[in-house]
Amino acid sequence: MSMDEACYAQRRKRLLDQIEEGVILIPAATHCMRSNDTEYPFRQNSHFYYLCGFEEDHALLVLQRSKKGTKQILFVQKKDRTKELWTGKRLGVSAAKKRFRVDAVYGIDNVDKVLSKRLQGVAHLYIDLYGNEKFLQHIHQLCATLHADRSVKVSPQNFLHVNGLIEKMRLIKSDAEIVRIEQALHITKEAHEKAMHAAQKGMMEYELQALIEQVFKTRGAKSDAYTTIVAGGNNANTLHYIANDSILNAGDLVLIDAGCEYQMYASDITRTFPVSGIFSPAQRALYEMVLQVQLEVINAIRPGIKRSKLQELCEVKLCKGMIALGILKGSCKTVRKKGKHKKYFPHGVGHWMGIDVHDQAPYYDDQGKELRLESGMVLTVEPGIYIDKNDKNVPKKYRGIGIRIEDNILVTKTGYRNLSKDIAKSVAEIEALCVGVTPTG
Ligand SMILES: [Mn+2]
Repeated sequence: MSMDEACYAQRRKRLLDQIEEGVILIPAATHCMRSNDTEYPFRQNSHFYYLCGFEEDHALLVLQRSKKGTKQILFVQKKDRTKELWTGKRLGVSAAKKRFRVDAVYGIDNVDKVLSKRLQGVAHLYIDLYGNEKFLQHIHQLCATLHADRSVKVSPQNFLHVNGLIEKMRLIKSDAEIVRIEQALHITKEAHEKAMHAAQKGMMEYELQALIEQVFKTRGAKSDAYTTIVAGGNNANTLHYIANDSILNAGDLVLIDAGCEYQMYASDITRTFPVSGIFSPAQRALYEMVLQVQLEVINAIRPGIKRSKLQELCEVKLCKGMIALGILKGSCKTVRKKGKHKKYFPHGVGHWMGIDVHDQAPYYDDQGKELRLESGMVLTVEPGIYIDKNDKNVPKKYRGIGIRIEDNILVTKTGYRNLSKDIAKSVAEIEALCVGVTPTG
């Protein structure tokens, strides 16, 4: 199954099936200014993309359910030769009518006129209440005008947050979505392994970043899925280090957290490897410990298990590992009770991933009950250990080491599939890839 028009139409129908009556509004993303009159690269709104696969800006999807049935309307930019000369080709209204399986397509410049009519008689409006403030305000204004009009008997008074309905759908990936994630991972694998191979002392972190992003772009990924982290030595202890402007020192590890976005689907991979190509005994001991924990957590993944169970398993195993290595003292039970391990592992075991690198679905249902993993969900598993260079409570040999190992896991009917299992991860695989010395002559 591919992601064709029938697939998007099916998603819209499934969304409409979740509401009894009302209008759903899903706008395309808007441009963000970078400086004066130049913009950041445009990235489509994830929900909008999920529901129609359309990549243009200035568009709006309107889905309605009433007693009379359902109606799907798409607003797009009209063809405009002058504007297209500056900003690129547009699909236009008539081509959009042919492409999208909706009931009607209008030019976005008619949106207020059409919506003002369409929203008469509609009490419930489903909209993103917490994002795109400008759009929300605009719709508020439009509804206020309808409300003030005494000839309009019913107008929207009940604003409901629509995102949860779509997030729930997005949580379970189709086979076609998994293929996209695998394609993203295929590129991401090449990027990570190229960086491993190229890294050597004296290089700057941003040089590895450039190599990684060069692979992304030359392999057809338009963008990274998030800002690449290349953190040499102690920099790895800053969880979201993105300065990437330090020199790589011999004997240090380098942590790279990077993943491309391929056709709107993310990948999210972290690998940690030695700049000089060979782990020191202390680095290796820590690395093997984190890797063992990661493998055990991944192995626990199956339908029915809760994310909090994976978090607990991860923390217990890391605690035991840290005690065994002399990083923490006392029993695992007391360490966990006092939360002492959180100093060295302060983040979560992983997160949902899909069109967004952090897919937005909550970990709880509407009643506040924690979700259980289901076949089709994709999550990351990313245990780590972060020991600051000035931490006097830890044996000296471990100070200044930060390690994270992250893979992307699909929950299957019987267990899991590690979608990123081919990316070098064991000490032997990494050391085989890393050259680590400056070639001479
Ligand atoms: Mn992640």
